[in-house]
Amino acid sequence: MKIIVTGGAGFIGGNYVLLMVKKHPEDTIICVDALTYAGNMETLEAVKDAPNFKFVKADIADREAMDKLFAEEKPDVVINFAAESHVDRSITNPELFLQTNIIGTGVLLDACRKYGITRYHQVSTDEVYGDLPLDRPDLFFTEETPLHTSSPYSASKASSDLLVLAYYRTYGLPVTISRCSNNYGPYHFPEKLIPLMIANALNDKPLPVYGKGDNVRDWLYVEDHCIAIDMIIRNGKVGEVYNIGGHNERTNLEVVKTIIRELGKSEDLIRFVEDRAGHDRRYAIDPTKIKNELGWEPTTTFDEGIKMTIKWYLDNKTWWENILSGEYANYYDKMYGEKL
Ligand code: NAD
Ligand code: TDX
Repeated sequence: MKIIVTGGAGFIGGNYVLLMVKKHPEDTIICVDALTYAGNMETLEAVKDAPNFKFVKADIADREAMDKLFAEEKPDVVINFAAESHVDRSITNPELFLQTNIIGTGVLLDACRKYGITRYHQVSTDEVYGDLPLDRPDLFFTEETPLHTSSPYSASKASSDLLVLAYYRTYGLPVTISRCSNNYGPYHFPEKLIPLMIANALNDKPLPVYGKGDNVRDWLYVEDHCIAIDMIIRNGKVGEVYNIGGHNERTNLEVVKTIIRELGKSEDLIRFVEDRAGHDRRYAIDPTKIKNELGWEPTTTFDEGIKMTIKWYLDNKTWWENILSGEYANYYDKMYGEKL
């Protein structure tokens, strides 16, 4: 199969490319990425010369560029990871999220219709379901949970999901959608909770915890997410949504304290700062459908995964130190400067 992977120079798309170029040498992966602040060619270093890999720098919202690409490559499968993905940035600058996440998805869907594909897969998120109360641990998101978004980011992701489902119903485009919980692992951009805490703790810098740190996230090791997507594009049923998650719920404060403990640092580094606007309280996925229909189960526990992740950040300092010393330093000052 010829597979277009958009957003393959980012965190999850990058992990997907690195895994699948090796796992499926019979397939060709064409990575399409605009290389925004979140895209990084260093992530793809290990596969850049592989015979079954190709990189194309392009914006998924650029209709002409996508038309040309699809006309030349005639892909069988498209997996859309490309997105603006950080909730805090969506609060400061919503427009970019509408452009990439909604318009970009629409442009890809039109190209798929025009040139014909066997599968379009949309990488979505559990955030489209909104949040769950902290005092109801019995509640989980299923595929039937109504969409009820909180941030411009999650609203843009829910909009793109609706477009994907509309192209299935109206045009019969063979689509699937996955909605995954919070990922963590190698190559995670240091603006997100886990890598930010690891990098700051290693540099003995304050650890900014929003509100009381009692918000709950359901963490999944990134490779487990990638394996689930691989199963869905091969065996998932067209027109269906699959939730992905491994029942690994932790409060943010628990996660931060685990990182501090693993690195042998002091909890005095923790700073409780002003809360995120509209902050979702709890995410928790019910993964029964993907387990029963496709036999997917996570293979990495949080305790193993967080150790592997911390080790990766210790072993790959240049990857994230290059980011910290670039444009990201301005973002960090603007975002946290007055709070800390
Ligand atoms: P990321 O921000 O690390 O990477 C996004 C990638 O998309 C980058 O390489 C960036 O350059 C590229 N990109 C951005 N705009 C583009 C455009 N207009 N055209 C082409 N490329 C563009 O994001 P991530 O954390 O790897 O998330 C990947 C996908 O998974 C997103 O769709 C996100 O909504 C979804 N998701 C993420 C998580 C998570 O915990 N990180 C959980 C569930 C779902
Ligand atoms: O400095 C911080 N302090 C803090 O307390 C940051 C950056 C985050 N937080 C909190 C906010 C959240 O409750 O930690 C939690 C996790 O925050 P993020 O890493 O920003 O992730 P989240 O907002 O949960 O969204 C993530 O999971 C779903 C991804 O970024 C999304 O792309 C994905 O869809």
